[in-house]
Amino acid sequence: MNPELLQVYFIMGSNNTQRDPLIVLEDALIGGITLFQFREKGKEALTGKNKRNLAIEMKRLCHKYNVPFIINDEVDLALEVEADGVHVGQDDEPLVDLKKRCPQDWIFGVSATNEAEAYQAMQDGADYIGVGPIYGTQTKEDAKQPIGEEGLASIRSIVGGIPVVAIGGIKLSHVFRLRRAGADGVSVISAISLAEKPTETAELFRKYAEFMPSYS
Ligand code: 3NM
Repeated sequence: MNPELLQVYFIMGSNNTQRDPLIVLEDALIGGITLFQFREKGKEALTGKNKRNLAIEMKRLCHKYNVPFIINDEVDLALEVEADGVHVGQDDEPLVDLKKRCPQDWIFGVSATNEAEAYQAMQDGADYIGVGPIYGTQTKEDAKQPIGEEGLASIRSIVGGIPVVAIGGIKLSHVFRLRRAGADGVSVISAISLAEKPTETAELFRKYAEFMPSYS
């Protein structure tokens, strides 16, 4: 995949904002996010038809702005709504298996916290690796211990040129350091979903990302 798609990778579910998630998403799209992931998990997460309808509306919005629409974990939902890819964690269906039942041109992302997981994701054919948590995060209840910028740099040194996106507790002020440590981009939930002005925040993330050439 083009690593520039990872420059500003926004992730959100309906419970990551107090506002209408579709309004927050469109604000972020106007601001210039480069990739979006629908992650409907945790307390008060939508289920069934409500979840599917939100996914369909989010995909429609993403495509209006030419931004790929990825779904977290739920491969069946991703197939049903014809998403552009899936992102899976270490406890989800192995990538080699799920690749057999998904369109070949999808974007496949895998989470990794350490070198071994990242290396395996690369071997399994991931298009990109989500590395984290880099910093402490309030957003994911079962987040592991933060690995820091050193952890990111170490993983980068193992995986060579595969696109890598950093995740976990990331704010605007971290972007340069993370790029220097080997990230092609940053994945954020709260920095944009809880921002007072998501459009302006996303715009700044994009500007900062474009200031430095892509790593991969
Ligand atoms: N995955 P925020 S950390 C969804 O480490 C997610 O794999 C993580 O939210 C991982 O940007 C995380 O608000 C939460 O910290 C990111």
